[in-house]
Amino acid sequence: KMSKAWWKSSVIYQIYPRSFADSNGDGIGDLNGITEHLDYLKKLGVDVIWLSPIYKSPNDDNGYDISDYQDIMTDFGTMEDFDRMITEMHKRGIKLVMDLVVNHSSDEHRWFLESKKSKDNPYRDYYIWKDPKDGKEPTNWGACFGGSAWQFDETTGMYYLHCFSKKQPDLNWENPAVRDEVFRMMTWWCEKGVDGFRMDVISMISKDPAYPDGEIKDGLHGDMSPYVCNGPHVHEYLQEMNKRVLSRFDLITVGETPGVTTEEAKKYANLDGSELNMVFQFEHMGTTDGKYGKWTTRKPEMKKVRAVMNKWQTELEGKAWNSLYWDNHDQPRAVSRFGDDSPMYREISAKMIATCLHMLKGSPYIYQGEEIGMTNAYFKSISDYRDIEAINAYKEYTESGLMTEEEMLNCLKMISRDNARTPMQWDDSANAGFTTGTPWISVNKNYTQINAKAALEDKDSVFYYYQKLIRLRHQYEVIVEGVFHGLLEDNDDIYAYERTLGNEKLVVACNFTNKEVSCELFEENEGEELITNYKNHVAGALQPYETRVILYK
Ligand code: TEU
Ligand code: CA
Repeated sequence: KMSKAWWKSSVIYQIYPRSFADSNGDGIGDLNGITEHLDYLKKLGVDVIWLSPIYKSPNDDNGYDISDYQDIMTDFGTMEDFDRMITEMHKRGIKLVMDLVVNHSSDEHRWFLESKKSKDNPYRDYYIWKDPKDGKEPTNWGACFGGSAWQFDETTGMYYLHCFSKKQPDLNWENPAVRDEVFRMMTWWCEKGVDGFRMDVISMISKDPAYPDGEIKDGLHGDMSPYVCNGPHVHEYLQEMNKRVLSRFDLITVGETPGVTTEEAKKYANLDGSELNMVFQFEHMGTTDGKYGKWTTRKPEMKKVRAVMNKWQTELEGKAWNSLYWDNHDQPRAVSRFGDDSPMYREISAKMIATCLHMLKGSPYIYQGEEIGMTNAYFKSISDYRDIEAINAYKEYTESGLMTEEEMLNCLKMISRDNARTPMQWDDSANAGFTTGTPWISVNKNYTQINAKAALEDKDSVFYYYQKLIRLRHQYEVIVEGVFHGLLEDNDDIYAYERTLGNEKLVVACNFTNKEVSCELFEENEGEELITNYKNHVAGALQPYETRVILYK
């Protein structure tokens, strides 16, 4: 049953199937495309693959709107393709994590089609229905993808809650029948050999029963997050999930928990295994300090990112487990956001930010393409965008006059989720080898220089650097278990820290700037240099974007 916590030393690779590899020329990635590229991931050395949702979906939010939890999305293939894919993954010793999206379903799910039929339908309370208040929406909450979080339904004259798009009605977790359905479905996937779950917005499944209005912080609607994140019963529901499903299988579990604090994380990701293994926090993404929510062109400041990361490292020590990430399918590309994607510094800074993340305590996540230093797409026109979040926000902010089209386009270039969703760049052939057809979203123009084939042929590529980082985590216990301690915590340029385990001490230094900075951190001629992105280190200094990891015993 529970072998030694294999998940603690695992490196997880996230695939966004729609954009990974198209095997049948329809311009859309699919499961057979993934199966055809498993040897590439085996070479990289990852232990686990997390797939963004692959279930039946109308794709209003690219699969995060599920219409059948136990069947495969038509665009992605068949259940036979799934069975072949998981068999091939397990043959290579790679585990599979599925994306569990149960805060909401699609409005095309049979449960919702029943629920909306009448007030006394047996499925009515699978969702959250409210009467109008003073003739309008029950609260002033804004949905994450624009407009009100409430949609009026003529048939029964009531509103239903949708924290995301209108086609993503929130499930009512207070209803034990909903919990039974979810736990039964999860068990079904575990019995098919799935090795874990990434749980979409799982901090949102218990709402504040008072449904109060929120503060207007984005210039348009009330902020619902205090009333839908970390709600009154969320830990109760997760402990029930753990008892009825998770504890019965040898799984890795990660909760995506918007609004999570370190205090809450100590419950969600506690070390006694009564809830989940770890959670994704969002503080280091700095997506809440824009004038209009996330819509800003500002890059996060290293000092702020370091303060957040170091807080999470120290406050969870001995109490809970961290996840570690710079990007995913909802975030811009790591090297564009936290590094420097100019031709001169793209590779060296990609290696530096990777070192900074992978030497921390917790489970590191690699998002598809991050391992070859893929960059933001910087689309010039709104017609290039496909993401419902981008399209709706562009419309809402320009039509309300709060932002001009140019201002909104500049924000989208920096922070839109589509930056991470352009096709994986396999080689320098047409469409980067992603498809022989027309890709559902444009390929990044720089694919002729940035692609997996070129990376595999260059021993100094970002790919082989990630391969080395993964090997180090598998080889050195101090990287998995060492206690974190921040260094130089008021330095403007260098992010440095140490990890100690017994008599071993790992010292990590990362120059986040494009200038040479002095650094007296290392006893230069002692210790074992585990990894560096520079061949010729200058004692007492760090070159632009230089990083070094020295092990002292
Ligand atoms: O994301 C939840 C979430 O918090 C996002 O809305 C995130 O805050 C936002 O995208 C940042 O701009 C999850 C999935 O990862 C996302 O792809 C889905 O769109 C969303 O839930 C709804 O399922
Ligand atoms: Ca396809």
